[in-house]
Amino acid sequence: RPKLSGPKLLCQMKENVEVETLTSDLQPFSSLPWASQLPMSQLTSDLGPYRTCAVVSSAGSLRYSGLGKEIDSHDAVLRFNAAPTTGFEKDVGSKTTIRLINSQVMASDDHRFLSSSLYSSGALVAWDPAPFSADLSQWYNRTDYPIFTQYQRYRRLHPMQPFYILHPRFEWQVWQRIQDNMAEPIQRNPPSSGLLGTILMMSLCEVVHVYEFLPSRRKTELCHYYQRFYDAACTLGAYHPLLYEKNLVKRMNQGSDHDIYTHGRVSLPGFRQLNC
Ligand code: NCC
Repeated sequence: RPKLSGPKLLCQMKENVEVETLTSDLQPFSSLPWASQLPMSQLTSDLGPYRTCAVVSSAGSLRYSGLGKEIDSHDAVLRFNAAPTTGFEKDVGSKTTIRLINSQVMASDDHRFLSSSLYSSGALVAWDPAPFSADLSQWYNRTDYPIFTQYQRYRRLHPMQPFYILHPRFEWQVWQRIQDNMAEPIQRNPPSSGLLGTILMMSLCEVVHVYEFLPSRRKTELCHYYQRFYDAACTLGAYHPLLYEKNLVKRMNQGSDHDIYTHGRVSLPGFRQLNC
């Protein structure tokens, strides 16, 4: 299989992946009593467009990076799961426009999803590792974690905060882009939040800077910048096809290798900027 160049990869991504979210008029949700808690319109029609965006990975290598000011200078900032800003402003900034969370975070007691103020700034976007090629009803009846019960509870407590759920088709479309561009078969688990969030921002922004997804010279076995926990699998992947995701992002990067080395910074064009 021929290895696609960066511009071709970017166009393939733009043409084959669509950021889709669940809306209240979508079956089987539309016939459920809580359907009206779902947004009426798509995330991509409600948010943005933004000029510049930052995607802040949760990697340990952000610690002591001093990137906070640079990150906050973007028009929109996306963060992941339980990654805090309080106490880490110097390294990761303090602005949160969108927080992408997996269903494990919503369900586990440690993260206090329903009560912690960590989740209350910006728009929330949740996703759940849906079975490959399952339809919405199959997924609804066996989600990985109880994403829908937690969603309903959160919406009741915070009815004014924008809160979207990604359509599982999106995660598998992204997965397919990875698989189609790798020589060997990759594990049939959805991409990490990191890549999903990056593609989401490429749909909303003119320019996307991703921080410490491709590790800089600060690369460390520290898993997260906010926790004293060491595991190289956080950076290299285990469940998620993370190393393959990083390979793809490296090939799409329009910035320099020096930017990666010093800032852990990747520059990607928004899909609207591409002439495919
Ligand atoms: O660790 P996590 O991700 O929350 O990190 C967000 C994204 O940042 C990138 N990352 C993170 C750490 C690191 N050293 N290098 C990185 O490149 C990854 O792209 C990652 O996606 C997830 O993808 O949702 C994940 O969530 C955690 C966990 O569920 C949450 O942090 C809540 O505790 C997963 N960990 C476990 O299941 C134990 C992780 O595998 C993926």
